[in-house]
Amino acid sequence: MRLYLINPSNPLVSIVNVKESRWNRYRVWKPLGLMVIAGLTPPEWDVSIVDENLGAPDYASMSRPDLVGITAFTSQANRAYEVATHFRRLGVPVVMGGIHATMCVDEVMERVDSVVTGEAEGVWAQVLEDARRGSLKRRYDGGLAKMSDVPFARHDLLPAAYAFGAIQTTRGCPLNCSFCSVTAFNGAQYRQRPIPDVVREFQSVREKHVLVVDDNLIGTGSAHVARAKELFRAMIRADLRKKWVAQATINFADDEELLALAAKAGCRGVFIGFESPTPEGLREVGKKFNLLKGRDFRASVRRIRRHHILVVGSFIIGLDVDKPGIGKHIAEVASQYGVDNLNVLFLTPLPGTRLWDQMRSAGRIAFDTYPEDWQYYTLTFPVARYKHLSLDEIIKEMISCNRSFYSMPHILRRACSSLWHRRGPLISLVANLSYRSNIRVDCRAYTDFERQWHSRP
Ligand code: B12
Ligand code: SF4
Repeated sequence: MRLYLINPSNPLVSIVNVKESRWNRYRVWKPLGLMVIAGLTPPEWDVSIVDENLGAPDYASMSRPDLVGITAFTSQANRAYEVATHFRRLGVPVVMGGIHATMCVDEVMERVDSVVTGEAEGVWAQVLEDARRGSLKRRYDGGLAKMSDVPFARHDLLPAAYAFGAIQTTRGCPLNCSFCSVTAFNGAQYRQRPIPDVVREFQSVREKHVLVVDDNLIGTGSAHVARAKELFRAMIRADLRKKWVAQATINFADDEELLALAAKAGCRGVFIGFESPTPEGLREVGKKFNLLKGRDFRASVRRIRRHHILVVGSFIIGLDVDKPGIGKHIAEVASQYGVDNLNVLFLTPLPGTRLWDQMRSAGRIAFDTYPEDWQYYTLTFPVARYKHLSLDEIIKEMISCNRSFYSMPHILRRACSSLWHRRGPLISLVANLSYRSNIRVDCRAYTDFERQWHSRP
């Protein structure tokens, strides 16, 4: 039995030909969900993973599979449906799972043979058995998996074209921020994989650099932090020799021992959601954690960087409290905090989130011709109606934010500071220049997007 697991490309996110340039390796990330599904698949199935972000293959020239499994973020949904149509025309059954299939079940069910919602660990064996017997059900509900049931991902199935490997150690988040799908999808309970499983899987990752995909590697409570420390100690003992980056909440900075252990275990960068420069903005998105009394973001970032861990700060533009001038304000605040890189995204109502419910019921979603408009749900396009900013204005704010934070004088100042403190000056410089070069690409994409919007009836 032959199984293809496919990660569709999103045509609006640059499709990258890894062979064209060495740097393109830093723009594609491994589709870990499919590697996990492959890990759940018994050996009688011959499994291949196709990542279209490495270049879409000519499916017609490939052997006919017995089953196709497709994953998709919302932004990839349209391409997912094209791929599904191709295989269904050949009479090959298509199963779709992942975040979009879970949040938009009805839409997906119309376009594929079978939908798997939630985490697949508990149902995938049944799906395969039913497919083998030719009796696939229309829908399987995976719910939330037991973390000891998470298999080792099949790191061997993808080519050595990626700069970063990927691994997951926890799932779920109790914070339930209004714009984020994680609590709705992976649950409010913070669930951790057994530490020996994580360490052994880490050993099977080929790449020297690894993305730890957890939404919050250290969690929110003292028991979570204690577990993170245990994990880091085990990683140090195993002498993994990996350098890794992760996502965490700002409480990462509150514990010197945690920071020291993380750095010793190989942590080189952390992605932190600051979300808004104002307490009103934080209250609006429900990120109460960033509002805790006495929090000094600048001091927190400095403590993390002291351990030679780079900080990428993420902010959102387009909150109801955001007014003209917000772009410059975010750039200034991010510079004050001292982050190495700034990543700003448009407030986007992703299906299944609280924000989606609010905006949908208030008629505030501008790009709502589905499924076509899903292609714009990359958080890099303003798809909603924002309270104080028109579509053209919010795009101007985004450009002014990036132009200010990534101006040459600011980049050089950050590079000099990294050099002075001997904190990866080259990585910092390259990352900053890469963000800066993206501004031009983004501006071209905005022009097309605005044209699209203004030509709509
Ligand atoms: C790592 C990550 C990335 C990485 C890597 C992505 C990749 N190639 O996989 C990068 C940084 C590139 C990325 C980019 C983006 N991301 Co992202 N990302 C994540 C993150 C943190 C973890 C995903 C992961 O690897 N999980 C681990 C695996 C094991 O879980 P899984 O993929 O969910 O798979 C399980 C189930 O879903 C299911 N399943 C999945 N696929 C399939 C397929 C079949 C056939 C079956 C049966 C089951 C199944 O079974 C698996 C095992 O249980 C999630 C948050 C989250 N918790 O999901 C956000 C998340 C998926 N990203 C999100 C978004 C919005 C994006 C971006 C659009 C925007 C951005 N700038 O962040 C871009 C997308 C670019 C594009 N291609 O269009 C949203 C998606 C929401 C949505 N409705 O689409 C999430 C949920 C975060 C959020 N804040 O809401 N992302
Ligand atoms: S944004 Fe981060 S902290 Fe908020 S719910 Fe999502 S994963 Fe949790």
